[in-house]
Amino acid sequence: MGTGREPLVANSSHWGAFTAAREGDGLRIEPHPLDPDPSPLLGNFTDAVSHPARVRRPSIRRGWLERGPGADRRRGDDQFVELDWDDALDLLAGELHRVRSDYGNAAIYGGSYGWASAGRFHHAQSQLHRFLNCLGGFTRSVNTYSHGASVVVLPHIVGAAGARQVIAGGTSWSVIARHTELLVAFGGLRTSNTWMTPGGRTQHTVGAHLDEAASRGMRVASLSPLRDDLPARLPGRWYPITPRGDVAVILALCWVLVTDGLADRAFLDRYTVGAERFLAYLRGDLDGQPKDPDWAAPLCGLAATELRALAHRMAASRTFVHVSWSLQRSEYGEQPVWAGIALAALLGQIGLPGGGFGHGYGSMGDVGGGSLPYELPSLPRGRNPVQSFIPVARVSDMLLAPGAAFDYNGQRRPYPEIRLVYWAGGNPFHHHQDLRRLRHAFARPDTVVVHEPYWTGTARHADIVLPVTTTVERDDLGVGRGDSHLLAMKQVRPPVAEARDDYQIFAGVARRLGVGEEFTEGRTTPEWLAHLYHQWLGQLTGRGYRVPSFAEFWAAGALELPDRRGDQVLLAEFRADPDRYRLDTPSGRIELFSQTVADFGYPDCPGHPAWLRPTESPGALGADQLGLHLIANQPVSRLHSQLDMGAYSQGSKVAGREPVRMHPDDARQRGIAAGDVVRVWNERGSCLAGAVLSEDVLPGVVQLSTGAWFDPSSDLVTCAHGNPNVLTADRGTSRLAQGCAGQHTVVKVEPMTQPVPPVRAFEQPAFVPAPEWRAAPSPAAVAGEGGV
Ligand SMILES: Nc1nc2c(c(=O)[nH]1)N[C@H]1C(S)=C(S)[C@@H](COP(=O)(O)OP(=O)(O)OC[C@H]3O[C@@H](n4cnc5c(=O)[nH]c(N)nc54)[C@H](O)[C@@H]3O)O[C@H]1N2
Ligand SMILES: Nc1nc2c(c(=O)[nH]1)N[C@H]1C(S)=C(S)[C@@H](COP(=O)(O)OP(=O)(O)OC[C@H]3O[C@@H](n4cnc5c(=O)[nH]c(N)nc54)[C@H](O)[C@@H]3O)O[C@H]1N2
Ligand SMILES: [Mo]
Repeated sequence: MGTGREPLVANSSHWGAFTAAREGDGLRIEPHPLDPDPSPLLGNFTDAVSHPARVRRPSIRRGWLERGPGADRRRGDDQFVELDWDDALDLLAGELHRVRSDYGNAAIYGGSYGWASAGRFHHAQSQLHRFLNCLGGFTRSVNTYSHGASVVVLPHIVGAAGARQVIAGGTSWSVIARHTELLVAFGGLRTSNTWMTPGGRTQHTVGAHLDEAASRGMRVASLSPLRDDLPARLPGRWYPITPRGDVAVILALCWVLVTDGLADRAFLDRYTVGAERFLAYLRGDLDGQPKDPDWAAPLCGLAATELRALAHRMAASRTFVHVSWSLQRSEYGEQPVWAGIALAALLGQIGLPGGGFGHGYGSMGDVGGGSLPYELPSLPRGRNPVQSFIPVARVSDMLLAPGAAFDYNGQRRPYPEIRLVYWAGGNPFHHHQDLRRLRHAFARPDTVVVHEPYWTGTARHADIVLPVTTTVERDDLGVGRGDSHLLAMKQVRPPVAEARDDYQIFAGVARRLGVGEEFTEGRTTPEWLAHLYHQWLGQLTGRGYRVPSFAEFWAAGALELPDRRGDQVLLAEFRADPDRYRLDTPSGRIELFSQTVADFGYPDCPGHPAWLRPTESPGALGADQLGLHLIANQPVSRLHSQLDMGAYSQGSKVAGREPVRMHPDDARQRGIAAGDVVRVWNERGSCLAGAVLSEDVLPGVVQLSTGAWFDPSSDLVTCAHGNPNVLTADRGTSRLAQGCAGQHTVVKVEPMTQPVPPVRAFEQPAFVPAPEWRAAPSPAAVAGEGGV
């Protein structure tokens, strides 16, 4: 290490671009000069890269080495043996060969869902999919944990193209800032969520748009169980709504609009189908229950008079109806999305600047943030000839019940029989529901392979763990959706210990399996970066844009992307000319009733938006009335589980645990004081968390954000650290979408009365030295099998 300070070089993350230099064992981090509003999450980088939780060498689970591939309940509870790279890659290639030849490619699950790191080339999931496609394909996953219900139901409502626009944030923030008078935000507009953009963000601009809107006089009605889902910089009002009360509220608002003659009948006639069916449901023609404010009040916790007044204000204003993604990450999550569109249709402002419907504006930084009229550089993934797939959040079901049938969007399909699970760039022991059940599921396959920089819960449940570099240990191209710049992401420090890039690892295995040339196309990493850039440059110059050469771009460090589009209005063309710009729904219009969905015959997703009573309720936990709604939302202090050991995330912990926020009255009733370690539990599991008391939380609700590293090391609780996914139910949103429903569950919270176990999530697993393993009986039998 030099004596002077090393110069800062630019790199990027999903939470924003930054500059960094080595400083001792850690990093000095500064915001990127182009970012006007950098996120505090950059603080997690300083000490995380060289943290002891890094995977240092290729590591193989002892039981797998000794007994060979096969189902094993010890996964997650076994020792590891560190091997040389060559030995590890030989074993992996042999096992891939065995599984393919004995069971076919469909027996490999390459779902590998997850966010990994920013960067277009080292995008871990693309690397894995390209690699597996070179081998003949894999069972894949479809959709995301983010908006799994929306992407399936939206095409039935506004067509596939309309759905893509809704998800990308069809109406721009700039338009909302200039035109919206009343923004009715179901799920609020959580500022910390907008720090994220998949792939990275050079400039955080949501805050500036909010300031502009506020100074012009836009008001926000924030319907959320948490007061601070309404950003302090915005004038507005908090409507403390019971979790999952939204559909009841929306139906009641619709009922008032219709009953008080405020619904835009002309809009319904011209642009929608199925309004009569939906209105009949509102009136209660079939079930005898009008969906009026008096009906909704006990379901949502808001007064009937407030709902009436809100409906009238909405009809009198340029109103933007916003439904956050969180609402659909829940049982029957299709309904709030469909109901929100129905409400916007009754208001008749869809397609007008600042009016209509929006989804995810407080969920992600790129939503409403403009778009680019061309593709961004990306690694080609090749073609996957294997047909079998699952909706992404059905992973445990698939592993536990091969051959069983599942419903999905009108289809009935069998779960494939998986022998090998391959994960690069995600952490299912962070993201999936009911982690105890996931542990049983991960015991089933013959082999689990994980590429990870860190000893995460998922790495600990694998057989073959390969150490990979993080973003600061390599060069890449950085850009997110709708971003302002393409960034040269430059290596800040050499790889920690023996970590290698995912690309390098796949290249090594591909070579062993005879598809090295196919995978690498003969290119080194620097050659790939230049190649991807030049391909992209070709696309742009073909359309008349002027773009510098790769060398010039790399030297300059950043390239402002040409022709960025702001000022879009969702479905403006459709509004202007619905015949010419028909939606690609069966009717060509917005479907308030869908015959297609109705014909599927799913009781959990009928043909129009409907109130469906949640399976779980706090009262059902027992007659003592101590059950609470749990909100498992996104953490303020990090992205999911990433860099949970970093300084900023650690600064948020209470008694070393994930903070659980609750109302002081609820705490008092349970004998809980601020700072106490508490036990949060239900029939699926239990975890420890650190109590934070706040009047920003609706009574009857607790908030335990996701992302604390799973820590099953204590016999007293399922997780000693505070991962809410030991509590959430592993249940699809409905038969339609089978999306993730992890946002909500119900729990009890009580003081921890037994001695509090330590958090061991960030420690290395137990290792057995390789010589000891080699001395064990018939050790290397596996290595030879199916040798290549
Ligand atoms: N209860 C509940 N659960 C939820 C949610 C919720 O609201 N409630 N939200 C869900 C949502 S929306 C999402 S998107 C998921 C997120 O779930 P994930 O995307 O799985 O979570 P991350 O923690 O981002 O996991 C990324 C992993 O990739 C690793 N990684 C980083 N860079 C690289 C790399 O270059 N190569 C490789 N091989 N690995 C790398 C990181 O160390 C990390 O372990 O969680 C879901 N789970
Ligand atoms: N800082 C940070 N930002 C992130 C992420 C992260 O991990 N950290 N993850 C990113 C990812 S991958 C995604 S998909 C998005 C997710 O974006 P969202 O799903 O929108 O985010 P959440 O934080 O889960 O939920 C937003 C708010 O919804 C409210 N809410 C919960 N349940 C209900 C309900 O039933 N009714 C109403 N009205 N409100 C409710 C909660 O109070 C919560 O704060 O966030 C992204 N942004
Ligand atoms: Mo997500």
